[in-house]
Amino acid sequence: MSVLPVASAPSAARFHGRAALEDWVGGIAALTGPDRVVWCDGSAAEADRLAKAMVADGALIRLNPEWRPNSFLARSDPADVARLEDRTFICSATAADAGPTNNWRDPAGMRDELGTRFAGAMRGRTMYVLPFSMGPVGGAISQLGVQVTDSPYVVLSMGLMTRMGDEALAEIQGTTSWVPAVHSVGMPLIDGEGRRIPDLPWPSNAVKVIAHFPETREIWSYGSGYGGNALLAKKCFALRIASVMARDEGWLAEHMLLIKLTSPAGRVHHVAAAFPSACGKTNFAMLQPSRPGWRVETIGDDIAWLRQGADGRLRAINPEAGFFGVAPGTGEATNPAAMATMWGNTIFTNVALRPDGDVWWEGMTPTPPDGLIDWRGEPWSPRSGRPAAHPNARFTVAAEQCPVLADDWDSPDGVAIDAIVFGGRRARNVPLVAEAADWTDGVFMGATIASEQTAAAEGPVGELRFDPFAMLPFGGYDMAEHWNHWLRVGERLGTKAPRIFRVNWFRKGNDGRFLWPGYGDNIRVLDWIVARIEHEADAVVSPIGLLPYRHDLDLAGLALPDADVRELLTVDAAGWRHECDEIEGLFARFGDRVPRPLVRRLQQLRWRLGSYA
Ligand code: GTP
Ligand code: SPV
Ligand code: MN
Repeated sequence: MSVLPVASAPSAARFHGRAALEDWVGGIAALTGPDRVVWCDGSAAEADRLAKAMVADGALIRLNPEWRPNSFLARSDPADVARLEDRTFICSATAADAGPTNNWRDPAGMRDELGTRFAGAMRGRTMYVLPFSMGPVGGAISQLGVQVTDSPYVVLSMGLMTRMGDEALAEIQGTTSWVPAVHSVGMPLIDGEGRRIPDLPWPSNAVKVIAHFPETREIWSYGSGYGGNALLAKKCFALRIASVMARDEGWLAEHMLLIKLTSPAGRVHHVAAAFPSACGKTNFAMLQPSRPGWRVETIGDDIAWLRQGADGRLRAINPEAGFFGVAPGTGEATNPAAMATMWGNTIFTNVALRPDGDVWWEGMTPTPPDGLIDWRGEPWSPRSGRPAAHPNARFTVAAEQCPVLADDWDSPDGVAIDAIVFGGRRARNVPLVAEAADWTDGVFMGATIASEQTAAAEGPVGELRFDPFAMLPFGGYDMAEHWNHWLRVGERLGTKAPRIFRVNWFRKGNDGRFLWPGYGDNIRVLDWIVARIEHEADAVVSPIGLLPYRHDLDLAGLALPDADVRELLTVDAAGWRHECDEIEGLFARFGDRVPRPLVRRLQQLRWRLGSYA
């Protein structure tokens, strides 16, 4: 069988069962030409062998085991440090299927390009085969995938981030379907004349292509070894491909954290929250409440798959098994649970190295230790005028090490969701918290998330852009269709639908400082959300949603100036009229595919703002 992605063949016929898998692996090996093919079993011994070999080759630095046992530092190529949105492609049958916010490529053209790029791409290297399960193996909401890669760094990372190895492989039999994902760093170790070329610590081709074929559910990634470009189970499968599966099958694949929240009265709620990249999902997922009696326990920090359960409620799983978290800004003061999680068995990428063999990054401690080596391997001091860690430096660690992991985090049927929260980085306009009047209003809130750009993707940091459902870089099909899909899911859930809220931890005063203390104090907002769910708090009706009465917000001990609290809860009518113009511009990009209820909702918003002081 041809191994190149097929644009139109029904996926049903191709990627089912074990024989098809062996065929496919053989085909990829024939195309890419590795020295050997290794099927990974996912064992600790296998990871240990690989890590030792990488340390010997200079591809990983072993950290001082006194401080950080079984942990490693990887330094990437400086040209390979984040997701590359303009090199990420959705190759659906038509450009309209991909929608105006995705880079569309004709599937046949992309197939040709990939055929050329991948031919011989693994010569001189080992090709690893990684069977993995997204979600608990055999779970009702779970899915299987197989990635092949020529990067041992990716093998180690996938071992931490997914349930990878023999258990997942054993599930692939009969007619079980699996998602194929092909990855190469695009740097063969044998040249055109058959001569061996020395390897680099972080091989990566200057040309990068991250391609998705939604119809056949295939992923092909070339040239990058970093994060979402290379750990194909994560954004490529669990969001871009899964969002298409979800559309076709009536569920949701979203860029959301998941938590279990216990109130001082012992009541338990589950919350799913969507924020754009590097906007605080990991912090929220491991939030250490500043108020007594509250408990937040982690289920997931990046991706949620949600599906209506037999009881009619929306149930969610974290399809991942590890965290790939932003290091800078993570410290004892902001996220002690994350710090505890990475006590050992952790891969750090692009952080700084201390002279005693431990790691450091901006925000880990208030002052940098002496004698640091920066993420590029150069001596660094505070006078260097550049950060010691790359702003998108990350830690990779198994979820099981999180001290506040919820007991139901890997429940095969998922957890029932009580509230959905949308957020973003907004210096202006968006209040601390608002509740949607109904599901449609909530979908409007999700569709119109805007956020200041972060270092998680290459691009202008700080610039405000729309990021609908925090899925702009991760949708496998037209965003407007995604909004329609959300409306349909809401109709099916009916009265059992979770309540929807919008939050903003990032509002700034005119002097540029954050108005809200954030982090552990965000529990005060969750407190109000629970009070709303439990019918224990009234709300102020405003044009942009239901706002808290000040007396319902627990602000004890914060010493927030009155003016700040007012600003955090105000609706600036002029600012929102401008926002309406921007939203109209967003909707215009999608033409008549924007759901009518959302268009009407925008009209209502304008009308209500018109008479709002
Ligand atoms: P991805 O992994 O890229 O999807 O992102 P994430 O949303 O998990 O990012 P993460 O939680 O690592 O975001 C970290 C950034 O958010 C850091 O810059 C933090 O300082 C900032 N942050 C998190 N919570 C808060 C908060 O409550 N207030 C403020 N001001 N900043 C916060
Ligand atoms: C994000 O950018 O949202 C991430 C990191 O979670 S990556 O996996 O690299 O996409
Ligand atoms: Mn993310």
